[in-house]
Amino acid sequence: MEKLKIAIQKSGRLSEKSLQLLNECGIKVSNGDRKLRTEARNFPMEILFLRDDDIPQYVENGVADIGILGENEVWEKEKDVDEIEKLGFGNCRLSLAIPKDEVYTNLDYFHGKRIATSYPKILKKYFGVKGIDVKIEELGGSVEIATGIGLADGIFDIVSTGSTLIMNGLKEVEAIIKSEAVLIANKSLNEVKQELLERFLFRIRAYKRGMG
Ligand code: PRT
Ligand code: ZN
Repeated sequence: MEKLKIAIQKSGRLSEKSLQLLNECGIKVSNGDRKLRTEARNFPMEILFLRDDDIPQYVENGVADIGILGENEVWEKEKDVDEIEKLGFGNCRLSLAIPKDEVYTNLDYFHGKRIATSYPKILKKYFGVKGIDVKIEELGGSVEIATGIGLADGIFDIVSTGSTLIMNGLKEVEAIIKSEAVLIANKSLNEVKQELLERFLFRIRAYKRGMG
């Protein structure tokens, strides 16, 4: 029988919540030793555990049919996938921050500045639309230390409580965009998979109504 293949984060901030969502939808997943893949016991679904960065690509090329990840990653990767449903967890924002003692006026402050980020595409698009010239320094992680070590004048990163910024002597000056976990899907699912996705979505929506 055909199965719906879902990609979720292997280990990270969205892993537990993604498994919990499946569970709340009545889909039983044993994730004992977190293998690369496992099968649900009572729903035709196969679960692939991946790095969130790789999920858009796997869903685009059909290795996975659907996936759960932060919208921020979906936007940054610019893959050709459908965004199906917001899931109500993993909420955060993407913000610009600068050293706390700097005087901030408005967005023009950033003209000619170096900004460190793991989200270069989103940032480039944003400043492009605003017509402000910035130099983007792409980093894989630990973006919040970039100003302290003299690599950049400011950072563009994920913020949730804001305590990471404070700990690194930074202040949030612009909250650019909000993000949360979403369900994405491959654009050319066959009829059987489409129908399985509908069943899954129906359960997700029922669960979300229950939460609200
Ligand atoms: O290994 P893998 O590549 O799969 O994981 P990852 O390290 O890339 O991602 P992970 O697990 O850190 O985050 C997964 C997703 O969770 C992100 O893509 C966001 O959509 C979402 N999310 C929600 C967050 C946060 N909140 C968050 N606070 N992702 C990261 N953070 C980090 C942020 O980068 C910063 O370092 O937490 C710090 C800020 O938190 P506060 O509370 O101090 O402001
Ligand atoms: Zn990642």
